[in-house]
Amino acid sequence: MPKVSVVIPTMNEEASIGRVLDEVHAALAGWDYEVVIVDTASRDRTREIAKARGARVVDEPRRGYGRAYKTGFAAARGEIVATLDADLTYPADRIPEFARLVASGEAHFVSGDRMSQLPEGAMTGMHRVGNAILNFTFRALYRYPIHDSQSGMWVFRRAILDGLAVHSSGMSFSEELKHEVIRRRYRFREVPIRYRARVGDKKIRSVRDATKNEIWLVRKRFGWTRPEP
Ligand SMILES: Nc1nc2c(ncn2[C@@H]2O[C@H](COP(=O)(O)OP(=O)(O)OP(=O)(O)O)[C@@H](O)[C@H]2O)c(=O)[nH]1
Ligand SMILES: [Mg+2]
Repeated sequence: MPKVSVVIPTMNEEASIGRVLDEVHAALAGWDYEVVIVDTASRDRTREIAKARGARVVDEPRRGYGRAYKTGFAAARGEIVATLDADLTYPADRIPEFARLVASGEAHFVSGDRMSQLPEGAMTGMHRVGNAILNFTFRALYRYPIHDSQSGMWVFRRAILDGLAVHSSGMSFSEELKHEVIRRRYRFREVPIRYRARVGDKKIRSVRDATKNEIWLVRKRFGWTRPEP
């Protein structure tokens, strides 16, 4: 199996990062893999905990979820990249299954779909509504029957990044990345996952970020975006 780089952005996630890394190590035992943590100025023990669990910690002082991934992807050495939040919401035990889909060539990009099997209580009512609106907009503007445009669990072949123009460095990075993959006609697969309630404080500002993501979908549709630093 090709090497897998697990890239995880963090900002003050000491309550969960240790358990996330334990799950990653358990899932990938026997694989050739590395864990890259992209940290933005954590003031808690996130970095120490990550280092103690064998992760490589890359500093990215500039704020932004997408910014962290751009930096993390550039630092990743694996042929396959896997991503997760540091908040224990995504099932790390599904990474091997997704990586096999990519390694076999069945998919170039696998995205975990939280919405098709969403457990009661895993997501607030407000986030459910926000996701529904964003998914509706994505489907309407891009004519693609996506289930979860905002999912942050991806496993993909790193080489496809070279051909993608993902301009956003903020929370819109997630929807834009998926749109770019689909637009360039790479094999995109959504696979249902069981999402869990977050551990620790959220970093998004729900209404503000959802509104920005909605606007970004429209701007992207008409080519009104520029690469963000
Ligand atoms: N390095 C870095 N990481 C970030 C930044 N913003 C968010 N993150 C991390 O990115 C991941 C996603 O952020 P979350 O706060 O979980 O956002 P979310 O999943 O949309 O919201 P929840 O549903 O509340 O979890 C987490 O691991 C955060 O620690 C940032 O500016 N820099
Ligand atoms: Mg999260």
